[in-house]
Amino acid sequence: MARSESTIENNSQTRLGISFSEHVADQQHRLSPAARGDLSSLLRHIMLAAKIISRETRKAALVDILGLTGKINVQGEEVQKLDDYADDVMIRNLRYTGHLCAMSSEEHEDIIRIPERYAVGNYTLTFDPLDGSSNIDANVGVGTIFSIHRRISSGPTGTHQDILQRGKNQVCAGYIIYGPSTILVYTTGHGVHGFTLDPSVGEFLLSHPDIKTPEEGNIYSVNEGNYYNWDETARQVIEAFKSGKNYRGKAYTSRYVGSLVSDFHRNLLYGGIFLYPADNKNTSGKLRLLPEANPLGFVVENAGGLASTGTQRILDIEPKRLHHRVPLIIGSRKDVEFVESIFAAAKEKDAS
Ligand code: P6P
Repeated sequence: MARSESTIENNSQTRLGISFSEHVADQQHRLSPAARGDLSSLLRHIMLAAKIISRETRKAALVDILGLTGKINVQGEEVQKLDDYADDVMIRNLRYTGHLCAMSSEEHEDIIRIPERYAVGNYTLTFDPLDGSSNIDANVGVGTIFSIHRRISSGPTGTHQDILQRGKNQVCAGYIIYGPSTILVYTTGHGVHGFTLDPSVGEFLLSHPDIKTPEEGNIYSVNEGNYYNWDETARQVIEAFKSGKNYRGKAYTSRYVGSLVSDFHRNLLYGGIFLYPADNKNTSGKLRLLPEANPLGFVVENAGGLASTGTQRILDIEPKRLHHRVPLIIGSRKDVEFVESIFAAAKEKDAS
């Protein structure tokens, strides 16, 4: 019996095993039929870079690519050899595509310009090449996080203005997690979709179609070692999840890997909340707005969750500089709303 077009179309978006390339092409055809395919091509180049980083991460212990480079990055953090490697792979695989006007990497102080020998395109790419890299030597899951905006300047090359855009203006965002499996999760604003790398064919195949994060979680993820560096409100928030004195009337389980992509991905699938509040060491928060909070905020909102500083929606924040840091509270919608209600009550009390 001939299947109706709609049946074929529906299957193409949710059919397990469809390749990432086919999924992206199908989304482009269905949602932007007039598009030239630049974004689809850009995503395929990111996918190739992810495969290369995955290969190196998997065998890191067998080759001299573990450990430290001896360098300190712009964040003041020790640079792992795999950090450098992943950063280089992203830049080399994306700069020649003709789709980008500029890039920004967590590992670089300034924006990364497109060399004159390559064409300049209509998008920007911001990325954290290997988040959680301090855990690499212990074989803990790490990840690449990426964020894509449309160019807004009109000169010969991209500018800071093109990079310093609000998260709500992203056209695409996602991450690759290098764990027991290598999984690529992305959204263009039309659902959140996960693909698992099948090393036997070298393809990312659809394994998590249309991810929706549970409205309520049972997990809270925070570095409790910072407890005595938090203000009273942050302590009150964590106490509420530990004690059960929260909107659900039950204590949450604590899960904290210390690798943002791993903690985020687990909470996205299971439900839960990740918190990195500001503290007296990181008075603006530790995590970065552009390569971390914005892309994960775009993903979580498209999966039905929320991303906040506690008092402001992450995606509304006007970036002030490339390495703008923010407090990050991200995950299940009702969990984040509960935390925001505590911050709002504290603000009201201070104002009275
Ligand atoms: P802490 C890793 O260095 C990272 O940037 C994130 O991946 C992770 O969530 C966070 O820092 C962990 O920070 O202070 O708990 O070690």
